Amino acid sequence: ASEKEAALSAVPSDSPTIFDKIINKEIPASVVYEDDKVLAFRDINPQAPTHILIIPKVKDGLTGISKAEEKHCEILGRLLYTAKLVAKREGLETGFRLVINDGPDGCQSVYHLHIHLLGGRQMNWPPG
Ligand code: DGP
Repeated sequence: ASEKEAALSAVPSDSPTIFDKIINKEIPASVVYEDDKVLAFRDINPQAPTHILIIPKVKDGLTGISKAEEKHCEILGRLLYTAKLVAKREGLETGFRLVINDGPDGCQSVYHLHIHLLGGRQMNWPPG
């Protein structure tokens, strides 16, 4: 299925997702950064030469950015800062893009908050 089809058939919920299996090392992923709170790994369906997902290890209700509460401000900041660290590590010196898809209209398919880091090619605007 295309990413859009996957997103439109995804059921928004707070149940565990495939990302929990990646966090718990139950399924393999190409991890590029890990600390006690954040994990970053390569997207299985890359949309750019560099396409990395940055996620919180503990979901804490953050199925998506639309569910953010004030208590999440620290982890949200850490995710963004990690995106910058990983972009630097990937050598994306001429730029990159961060994306958060939310809900069906935003083409979200995995209900565990994640930031897409895309780089290594010229991006276009507006996005599709
Ligand atoms: P979104 O559409 O924003 O919810 O993005 C979810 C992304 O997750 C999508 O780009 C594909 C990626 N993805 C889904 N399943 C897996 C997986 O098992 N492993 C990896 N590495 N990425 C996955």
